[in-house]
Amino acid sequence: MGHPKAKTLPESAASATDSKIKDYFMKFDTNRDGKLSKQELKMAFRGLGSRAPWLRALLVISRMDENRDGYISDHELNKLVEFIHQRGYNFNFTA
Ligand SMILES: [Ca+2]
Ligand SMILES: [Ca+2]
Repeated sequence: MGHPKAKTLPESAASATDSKIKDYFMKFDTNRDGKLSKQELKMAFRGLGSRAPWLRALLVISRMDENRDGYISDHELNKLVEFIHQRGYNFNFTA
């Protein structure tokens, strides 16, 4: 039981998914500052079909904003990607 991640995806597919998740979120960086604000996160979670995108955005900021600037920047986005995996959000990437 020491291994909580029972991944069904092979390693390579998992990392491909990671970068697609990142790409997805960065599409919502509408002001192009390279960071995701609460507002931008909200739009991203809405796009994922979250019923409470605003709460999700707040949760993500409070958990993953390591430097407390109120934004999710690139390395913080890695933690968000893990969170997305844990949550099992369904990404329908066909590209
Ligand atoms: Ca931004
Ligand atoms: Ca930050």
